[in-house]
Amino acid sequence: KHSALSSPVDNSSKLDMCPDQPPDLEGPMVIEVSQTLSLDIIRAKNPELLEGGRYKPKSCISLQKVAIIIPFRHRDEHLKFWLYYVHPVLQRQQLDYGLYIINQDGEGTFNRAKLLNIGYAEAVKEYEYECFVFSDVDLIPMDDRNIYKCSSQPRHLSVAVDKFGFRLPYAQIFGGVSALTKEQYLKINGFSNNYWGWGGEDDDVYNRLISKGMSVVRPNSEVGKFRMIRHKRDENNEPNPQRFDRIAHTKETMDKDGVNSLVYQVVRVEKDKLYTKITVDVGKP
Ligand code: BGN
Repeated sequence: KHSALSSPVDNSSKLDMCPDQPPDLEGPMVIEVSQTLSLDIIRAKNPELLEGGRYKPKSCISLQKVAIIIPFRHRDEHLKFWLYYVHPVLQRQQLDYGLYIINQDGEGTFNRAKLLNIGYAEAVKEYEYECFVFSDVDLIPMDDRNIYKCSSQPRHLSVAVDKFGFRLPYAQIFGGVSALTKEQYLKINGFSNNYWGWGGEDDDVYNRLISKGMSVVRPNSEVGKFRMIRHKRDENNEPNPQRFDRIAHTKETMDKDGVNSLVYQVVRVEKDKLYTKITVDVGKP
C-alpha cells in the first residue's frame, strides 16, 4: 500500500472527481464540412493529446474511462472532420479517453459490428476502460452537452441526425453512435460477427439488449443533434440480404456469436497523437 503522503511528482491524490456538468461546455455548435483540413492543423489545435489519441483532464479525475471506437475503411476525409470537431468536445467533456480507429484491411465485404468487437478487444488490452462509445466516422455531434459516456442503461447518442430530419427514423434504432459499459457489453456477449455488408447489425444489438432485460436511454432531440457527412455509397458494403433473417434469430444465436467467438488478425498498429489506428484482417463471410 502507498503511504498517505503524496510525493512531489504525483499530485493525483489531491484531485477531486470532475463535476457531473463539465464547466466549459458550449452547447450548440456550428459544424462546417466544406473547408480542407490537414492532420497537422488538427494536431496543433489539440496540444494536450497524448500518443495514441489519449487524453485525461489535468484539473480533476474523470467520471469515466472511455474508449471511443470507430469502424473504418477509406474514409480519411471524414475522419479529419471527426478529429477536428470531436477531440475538442471530448476534452471539454473532461473524459479520460482513448480513440481507436479500427480499419478493415483489404477490399472484402465490410463488417461493421465485427470491427466494433475488435475495437473493444484491443482497447481493453491497453487500459482499464469502463465505457465504450461506438461511433460511425461520418457523425459529428452538434451539441457538446451530449456527453460521450455511459449510463446505467445502454445509451444511444445519435438521436437527431440531420439526414433523418433530426428525428429517429424508428424507435428501436441503435446505430450511429452508442455507449455501453463493459458490463452491458459483456452481458450481451458483445456484437454479432456475422453481419457482412450494410444493415441490421445495430438492430441485432438492440435485440440483444432487450433480451437481457436492458432498455435504451437517449438525450433529448436538441442535445442529441448530429450532422452526417454526405458520401456516396461505399464499395464492398452492399445491403446484406441475410439481415432480415438474422435479426429474427438474435436470441438463439447471440450466446455463441459475439465477443466470445471473435477471431481476427492484427495487420498493423499506428500510434498518432490523434488516434490509435489498428488495421485488421476480419476474414470473409
Ligand atoms: C435500418 C437498418 C439499420 C440502419 C438504419 C438506418 C436493417 C435491418 C432490416 C430492417 N436495418 O433499416 O441497420 O442503421 O436503417 O440507416 O436494414
